[in-house]
Amino acid sequence: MDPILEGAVEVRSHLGPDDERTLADDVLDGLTRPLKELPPKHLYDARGSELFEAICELPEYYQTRTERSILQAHADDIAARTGAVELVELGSGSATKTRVLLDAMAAAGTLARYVPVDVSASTVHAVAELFADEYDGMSVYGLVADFERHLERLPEPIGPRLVPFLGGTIGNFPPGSRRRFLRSLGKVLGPDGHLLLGTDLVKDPHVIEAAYNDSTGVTAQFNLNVLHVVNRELGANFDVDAFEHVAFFDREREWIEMRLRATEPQRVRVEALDLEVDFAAREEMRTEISAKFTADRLRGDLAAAGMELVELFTDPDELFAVSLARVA
Ligand code: SAH
Ligand code: AVI
Repeated sequence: MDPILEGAVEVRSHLGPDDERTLADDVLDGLTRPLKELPPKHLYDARGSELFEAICELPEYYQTRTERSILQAHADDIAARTGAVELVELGSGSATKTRVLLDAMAAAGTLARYVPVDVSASTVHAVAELFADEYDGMSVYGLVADFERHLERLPEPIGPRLVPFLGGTIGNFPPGSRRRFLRSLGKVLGPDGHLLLGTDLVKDPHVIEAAYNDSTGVTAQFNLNVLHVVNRELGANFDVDAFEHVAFFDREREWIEMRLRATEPQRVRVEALDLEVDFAAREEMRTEISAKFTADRLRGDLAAAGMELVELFTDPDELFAVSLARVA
């Protein structure tokens, strides 16, 4: 099917047996380090994606509603300034906020194509079907892919492109790889494209910590879900009940760390790797960092990646920022 045929919907998957390999490599690498670690992308199987959606509705998780309000205030301006005809959304998830942008582009009469990109197959399929139904005449080309490895598999631009990378997901990269990743986006944007980057801002640590330690325990379930993923995909025998959720704001690095703490000493076997790993009592394994930004850090990261900030949009309380940027 021609991916730019009006109203067409197509989803391609670039994740296959190789990607179990990525999980296997990440688990081998991460569980044999002095501070054990698993990369956050493995949190998002179908259940992990549902749990993340539930997080977005939590009163403590101010990020989603604040980012949505910023988009609502500025979407028309963004559509007019970029002249974008297509949205290529990285880590699209359930794409609830994306509607605000698609509506603005539809109203401007430019909307031609939506390209959601996510490792979570269930969300890409759901969003592709839903949006193809909702937006008359817009084609959808979904990609089940790893944005760290598969950017060259994106389709060629069909005109000025807007690349939303929302939700603060850029904060899940450590600083060095964050800048490398932003640089790699330059090629995706092309000469007349724009990046729309959502970032959480540095603020009172208590507010940030509450967002990752919600009172209903949904974030804890989300964090623990990675153990279910490793058990299922790699035949491991993590006792999920013997780990607890930990999240704290590292004031020096200005990022949240999510960890899983072993409540008792234990040995875990990972069948697919023929690996046995010991956890001491109270030993912690890092499962996510989530960096918080200042305007200066944003400008610095973008400049180091060969990009320039066109406009930084924020909310009245300066909780969250949405940056419009382009290749310098
Ligand atoms: N953009 C949405 C979802 C944010 S959650 C929002 O703002 O609410 C982060 C999303 O990025 C998840 O859907 C997850 O599956 C996806 N993701 C994480 N790492 C990824 C990777 N390496 N490649 C592609 N998608 C990834
Ligand atoms: C997607 N990502 C930016 C979320 C965040 O806030 O770092 C994931 C998340 N982790 C715990 N709660 C939400």
